[in-house]
Amino acid sequence: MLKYFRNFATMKPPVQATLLHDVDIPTKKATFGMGCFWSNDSLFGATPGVIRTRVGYSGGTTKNPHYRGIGDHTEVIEVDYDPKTVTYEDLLDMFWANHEYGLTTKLKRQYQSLILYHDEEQRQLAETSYKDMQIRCDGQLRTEIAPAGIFYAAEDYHQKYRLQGHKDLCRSLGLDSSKLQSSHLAARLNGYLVGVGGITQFEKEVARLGLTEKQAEYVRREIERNEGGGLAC
Ligand code: MHO
Repeated sequence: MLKYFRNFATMKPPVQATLLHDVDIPTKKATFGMGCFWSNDSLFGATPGVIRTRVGYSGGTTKNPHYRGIGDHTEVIEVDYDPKTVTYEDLLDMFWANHEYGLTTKLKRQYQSLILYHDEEQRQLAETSYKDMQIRCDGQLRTEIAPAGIFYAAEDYHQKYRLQGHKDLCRSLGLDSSKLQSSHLAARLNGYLVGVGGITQFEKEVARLGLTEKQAEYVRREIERNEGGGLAC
């Protein structure tokens, strides 16, 4: 008993690494409509080079859209990415490969396949990839390409939707509403928890993300449960 007590008394407090909520490097924006925005948020959030994500409504004309009154807008994902690590072409490849309801199906405006470009370079890359894809889809592609306009952030409960299902973890991360759209760590975990990115990638960056061993273990268990599974809404 005494032995334990002594050890305890001399034990150093565990080193608590800083949770990597803020990453302050130059980024570019990309905006895509690919169906329900929950799964796109997870998909891009766990992609290396993606720094922050947020979901919202854009591409339309009606003022102040919201989930129950989306007007003529589309559910979109907005990504802040580090162009030194991931290119716009990489993101376009992901865009084409991950539509929730397909590329050629007629859908309501809410789920329109949509690329909203932010500069001339993005416009050109989007149009080139569109032409290739249009050939592959026998001219049936329904994707639209337009300049990015006003982005209306979706309600808090839609941001990092998958992560928010893990209430205790969110609490332990100090994830309040101010961080839902800005936290790098939240973007990452929102993907990892549903199996995006996978265990090998997670292990490579777990120290960088600053998770405690307990938090990391929790995430590992969820990755193991979900890796390789679909991303259906
Ligand atoms: N399939 C989902 C879509 C939600 S998404 C935010 C649902 O049944 O509500 O549009």
